[in-house]
Amino acid sequence: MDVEQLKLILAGIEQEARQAVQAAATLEALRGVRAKFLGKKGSLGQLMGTIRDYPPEQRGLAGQTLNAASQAVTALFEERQKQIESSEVAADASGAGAHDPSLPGVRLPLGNVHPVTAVQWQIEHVFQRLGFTVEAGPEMESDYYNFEALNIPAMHPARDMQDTFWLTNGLLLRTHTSPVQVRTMEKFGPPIRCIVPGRCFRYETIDASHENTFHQCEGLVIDRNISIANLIAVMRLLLREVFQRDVKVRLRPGYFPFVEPGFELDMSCLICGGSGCATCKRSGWVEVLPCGMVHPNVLRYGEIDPHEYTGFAFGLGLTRLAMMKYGISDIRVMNAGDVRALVPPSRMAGPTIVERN
Ligand code: FA5
Repeated sequence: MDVEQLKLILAGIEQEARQAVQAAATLEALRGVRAKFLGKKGSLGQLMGTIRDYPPEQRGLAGQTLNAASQAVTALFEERQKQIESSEVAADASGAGAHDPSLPGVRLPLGNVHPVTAVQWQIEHVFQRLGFTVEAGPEMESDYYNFEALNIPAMHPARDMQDTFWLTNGLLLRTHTSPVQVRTMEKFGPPIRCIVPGRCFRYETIDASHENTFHQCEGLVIDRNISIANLIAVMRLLLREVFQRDVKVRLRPGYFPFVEPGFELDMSCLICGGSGCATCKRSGWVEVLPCGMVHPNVLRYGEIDPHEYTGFAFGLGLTRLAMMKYGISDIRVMNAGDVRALVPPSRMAGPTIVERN
């Protein structure tokens, strides 16, 4: 073959290479095409091997012609490589690109949290900072812990204050978190500083502020020289931390057989701003925080000497508190399973965003 024939062949190869290069969509495909044309066994590579067969006077020209064709084809590859690389970078940046397993993993955002859980975590955080432990007790409870050890013997009229689901096995669904008071006294003895968040059940007629399944958070402090001043200080701190501002509250006498004296701490309804609505039963106030000084009889049930120790307890209405915090006017939303009621992490207060197993 003379140099003129070589030129014709090279023009054909270049044309073929141009089409193949354009058709290559990925760097890997482009590498394959490159080997087909420029590799040792590729079409241009093989022609390079024929230079020595040309007569000496044509060899130089043949070499220059082949080199020029090889450079032109190489330029085609380089240009296409740049195009593919920049489109892959753009695709990566938009998240739609090919997966690169060598990149660090992407941290997925936390899922949304139930309003009661969000407030519960926040309260746990506040109390753990104050040195309280977080305790738990059974939801299926005995008459003894739910009533008797709380100074509510059989036939006591105070049993009617909490309509009870009795079970056929003689146990009951706990009507409040207070049974964990005596359980904790038995378990640890004094001094005690604990909270008990948990689910409670009452055989109630359901309305905007009453559910048959709801959450409370018990609090119990027992030590020497505990007074009502300690109780009020802790209640104040709790509400300020949950709402991140002072909220309007009122303290009034309240009767619970397991505390003496007992109080009802109500907060101004944040749904209507205190003017009256279905959530607060038109009163402008929501009962959230009954509390009081632990009755000496309850301390005795817990095998604690009431002459040496005193204590306070509270039974925070966790579900109602969550309603106030997140502006939920109807308690039925809480158990309805509607994902729109869940709290995105961005709406939770700072320290409550903790990952749980
Ligand atoms: C009790 O359950 C007492 N164990 C609280 C207590 C503990 C008092 C320690 C003194 C010392 P009460 O029945 O009021 O109290 O319920 C406490 C709170 O739970 C109420 O203020 C209310 O916020 C909430 N609660 C009660 N019943 C329901 C219900 N059916 N639905 C939603 N929340 C309720």
